[in-house]
Amino acid sequence: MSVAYSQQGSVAVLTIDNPPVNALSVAVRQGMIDGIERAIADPAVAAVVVIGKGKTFIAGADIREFGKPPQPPRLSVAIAALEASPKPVVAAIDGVALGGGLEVALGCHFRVATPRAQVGLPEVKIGIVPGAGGVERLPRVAGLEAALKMIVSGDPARAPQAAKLGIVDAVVEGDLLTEAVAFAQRVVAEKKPLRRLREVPIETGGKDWRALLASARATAAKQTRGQISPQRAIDCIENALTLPFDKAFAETARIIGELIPSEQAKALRYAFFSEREAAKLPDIDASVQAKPLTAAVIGAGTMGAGIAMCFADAGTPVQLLESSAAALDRGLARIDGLYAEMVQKGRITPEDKAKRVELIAKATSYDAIGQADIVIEAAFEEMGVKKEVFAKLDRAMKPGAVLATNTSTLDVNEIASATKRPESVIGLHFFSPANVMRLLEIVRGAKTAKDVVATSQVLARRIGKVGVVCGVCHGFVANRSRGQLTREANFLVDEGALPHQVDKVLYDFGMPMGPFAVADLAGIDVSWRVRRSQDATRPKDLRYSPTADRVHDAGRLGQKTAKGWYRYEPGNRAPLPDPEVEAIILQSSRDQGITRRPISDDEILARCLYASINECAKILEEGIALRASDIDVMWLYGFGFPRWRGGPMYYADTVGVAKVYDAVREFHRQHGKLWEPSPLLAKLAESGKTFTGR
Ligand code: T1G
Repeated sequence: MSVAYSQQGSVAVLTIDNPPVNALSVAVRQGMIDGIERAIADPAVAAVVVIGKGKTFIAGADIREFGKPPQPPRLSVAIAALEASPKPVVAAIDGVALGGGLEVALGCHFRVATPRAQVGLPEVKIGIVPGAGGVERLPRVAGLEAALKMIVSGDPARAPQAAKLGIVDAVVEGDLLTEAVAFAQRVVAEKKPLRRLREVPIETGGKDWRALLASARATAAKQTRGQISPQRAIDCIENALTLPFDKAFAETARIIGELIPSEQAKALRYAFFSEREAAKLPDIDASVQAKPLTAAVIGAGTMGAGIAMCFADAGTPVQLLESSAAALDRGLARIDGLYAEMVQKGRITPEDKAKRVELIAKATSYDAIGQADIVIEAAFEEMGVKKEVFAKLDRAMKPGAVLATNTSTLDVNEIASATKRPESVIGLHFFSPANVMRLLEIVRGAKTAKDVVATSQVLARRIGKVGVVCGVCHGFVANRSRGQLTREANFLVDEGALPHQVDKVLYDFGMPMGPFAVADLAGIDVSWRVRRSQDATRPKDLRYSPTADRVHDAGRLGQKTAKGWYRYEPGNRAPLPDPEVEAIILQSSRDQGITRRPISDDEILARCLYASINECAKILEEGIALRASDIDVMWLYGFGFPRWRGGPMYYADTVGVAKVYDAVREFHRQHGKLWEPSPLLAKLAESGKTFTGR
C-alpha cells in the first residue's frame, strides 16, 4: 500500500508509505488521487490530512524514474486534485518535504510542520526545475524574493524559517498527526476559507521584480557557473510573474521536458547517486558497529585548527593538543580570527561564534586526551615526526580508540607500524581549508579494522563531510590523480603557454580555479617541499620541470608574499599576470632547450584532464579506489570539479573512452614515459565499455 487511507473522526488521513523516503512513484501519485476522491465522496469526511509514514514527508519525485517514459498519472494531476478539493486539505510535514514533496504540500490548503521539518525545492541541483507547480506556487505563498532564493539555490528552509515566510501555517510540538487532525477540525469549525495558492497574487514586497530577477541571475551565474538549471528556473519564475498560472505551468513543463534528458541533468543525477554509493562498502554492513565519537586533534597549525573547527561547527566538543602553550594559543587565535571573519560576513552570529569557540578545549599533554574515542593527528608532515606522535598515542590512548592521521602523502601502514595496534590506525585526509572543503578521504591501511572504517564514515557524516574510502598509495586517490594535472600544466608552460592561459582554460571548463592560482593559494613553498622529499627517489629519466623551483627560488611563494605565479595588489586576491614571472618561464624554456610554440586551448584541456584520467584509471585497476564513481565524488568535493560534468571519470565517458585513450597514446608518443597508458583505459577503449556504466 503506497498511500494508506484511514479516518480519525471526521478527518480522512492519507498516509504516504513508500520507503525509504516516500518518493512519488506512480503508485503514490495514483494513491493520492484515489484517496482524495474517496474523501470527497464520503459524507462522513469533513477534512483531509496528508502525512508521510516514517521520518520523511516526501523527498520528491522518484529520481530513478527520470529518463524512463513518464507513466500516468502525472504528479500535477494528483496535486490539482488535492487543491481542487472542496474539503480542506492539510499537509502534515515531518522530516523533509523536498521537490515534488513540497509541491504536494503547496497544493494542500494548509501546512503544519514539526520544528525539525525542512521544506525546499532542490530540483536545480539535479539539473532540472520544479515541475509540479513549485515554481508557480512558492512565490505566491512566500513572496517573490524568498522564493527566488530558495528555488535558485535549491537549499531548504527549516520549519521556523518556513513559518516566518508563510510557507508553513503552524509549527507544532507533540504528535504530528494528532496536531494536524486538530488543525483540520479547527479549519472546519471556524469555516476558514480554503487557500488555493494558484489563486493568490505574487507579492514583490514593493520591489521591482525585474531587478530582483536580474540580481538572482547574476548571483546564480557566479555561484553555479556553467550550470543551466538555475537560469532556467528563473525563466520559469519570470513566466509565473507575467503569465496566467496555467500558461506559466505549461511553459515550465516544456522546459523541464528539455532539461530531464540533458547532459547536465544526467551528470547531476549521476553525482547524486555516486555520493550515496560511496558510503557503501562491500565488506562492511550494518552489523559492523561504529564506536562513540569524542574527539581530539593533535597539532594546532592550519590543518589541525581547521579540523577542530569542523567538530565545533557540528556542535561536537573537541580537544586540541599542542606541545607548547604558545603554539596552542596561536592556533586558538587563528580559529578565533576565522570565526570573527564569519561573523563579519554575516555567516554566523556572535553567539554561534562563542558557542563554537567554547567547544574547543585546550590540551597540552597526551594524558589529557587519553580518554578520547578518536584522535586525529595533524602534526608536521614528516615520517619521523608522525611515528613519534603515534608511539606516544599508543601509550596514552585508551584501548579501542581510533588513531587517525591527516597525512596527505605519507604511508599510513608505516605510521601504523609505530604502534602495537595497527588495526586502530587509519588515514583521515582533510582538504584545505579543512573547515570548508567537504571531502574526507578515509584511507584504509592494510591492517585497519572494519569498525574503525565504519566509525570514520559515521564521523564524516557527523561533521558534515563526504567520506570516501580508499587504499594506501602515495598521495592517495585525490592528490595523486590531481598531481598529473599540475604536472602537465607545468610542462605546458615550459612548452609555450603562460599560467593565465592554462588557468583560464580550466576555469572556463568549470573548475573554481586554475592550477597556477591554486598553487599561489596553497603556497609555492609547500609543493617545493614535497618535490624535495621526492628528489632521492624520482627516476632520473623522467621529465621534470624546474620552473616552479625557479619561481620559488625567486622568493615568490604565492599569495602570502603577494607574488607567485602571479602578482597580487594589496588586499586583493585577484591574480594578475606578471612580466617577471614570464621572464623566469622564458629563461627556463631556453635552459631546457625547448623552442616555445603556440599552444591551443584544446591541447591544454586534453593534456591536463587526460593526464589525470589516465592516472585515475591506474588507481582503479590497482584497487586503491573501489569504484570510478568514488573518484568522481572525491574530485567534486575535494577540488570543486564542476558537478554538472559528473567528475573526471564520468567526463571521460562523455568524451568517449576510446577518444581519451587515443589522445593518451598520442601524448605518450610525443612526451614519453609519464604518459604510459593505463591498461584499464586500453581495455575499456578496446571493448567499447565505459568507466561509470554511462
Ligand atoms: N528518488 C529516488 N531515490 C531517492 C530520492 C529520490 N527523490 N531521495 C533519496 N533517495 C534514496 C537515496 O538514493 C538512498 O537510497 C535513500 O533514498 C536514502 O537517501 C516533480 C521533478 C531525502 C534529504 O532532489 O536530498 O521532485 O542509497 O542516503 O541522508 O518538481 O536523499 O539507500 O539505495 O540521501 O537521510 C527532488 C533528493 C526530486 C531530494 C534524505 N528531490 N534526496 O537524505 O538519506 S525532483 C530531491 C535528498 C522532483 C518535481 C521534481 C536526500 C534526503 P539508497 P539518503 P538522507
